[in-house]
Amino acid sequence: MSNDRMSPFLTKGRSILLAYDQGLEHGPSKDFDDRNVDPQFVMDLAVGGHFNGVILQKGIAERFYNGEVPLIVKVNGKSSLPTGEPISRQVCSVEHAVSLGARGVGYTIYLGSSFEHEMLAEFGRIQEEAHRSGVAAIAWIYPRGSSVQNDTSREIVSYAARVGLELGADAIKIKYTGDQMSFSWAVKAASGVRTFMSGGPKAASDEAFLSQVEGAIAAGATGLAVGRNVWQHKQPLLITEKLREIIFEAPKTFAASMAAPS
Ligand code: FBP
Repeated sequence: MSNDRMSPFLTKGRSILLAYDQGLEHGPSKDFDDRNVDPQFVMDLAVGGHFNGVILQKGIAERFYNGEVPLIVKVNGKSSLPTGEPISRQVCSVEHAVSLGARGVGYTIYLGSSFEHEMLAEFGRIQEEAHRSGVAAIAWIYPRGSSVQNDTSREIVSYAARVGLELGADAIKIKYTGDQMSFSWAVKAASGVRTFMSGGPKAASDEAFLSQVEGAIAAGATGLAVGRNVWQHKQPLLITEKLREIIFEAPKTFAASMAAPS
């Protein structure tokens, strides 16, 4: 694809991104230990693990980003403290993200929240600003709120993927549905929008996590945007190497084209 705004984040059409915005999203005590609470530790992992990109909130980017790995700045965010329907509002302008060196901006939409209209409208403006600045607009699309019963069902994840396409995202980050065939329907619903599997909480075993990533890649995903399953791992570079093998060495698949609705 020519003029692909995601090209800074791709190796032969595939990608592994390192996410480190959980300090805002979850608070330090939930996810961090003495080692990974230090942003420098994660920046070193991004470089040492040859990640295609690192995802940061602006405050961490301002203090720690050194230009060695392509940058995605999350331009909205929320803490885990409020109860009720989720809403995440813009906290960084596209202009500022670009001034920090970002080649992409990230924005979370809680699809199904009673505040979804605010996030849809805000992402709509941000996508246009990002494209005017020549950077990618990447949508985290997480169905969430009292109207969402099961946030990883085939129907809801493919709906999230389709929303990304219709809003003009250059890439989407969605949750894994649990199996290759159902995820391939989400990839197909995205119709060419680069689709990233979201890592999620640290899996019970390496095997469990690796098999999810295998399923997503076999389903036609571009790659993985992962945080906790790497920087909470005892040997983060070892698990990264295993992830890289799956993402970059798996053959191209046509599974997505086979996944018609049942
Ligand atoms: P993980 O791989 O750690 O799940 O990171 C992916 C991510 O989307 C982060 O960018 C974000 O901080 C976090 O998950 C949000 O998690 P939650 O599902 O709790 O909203």
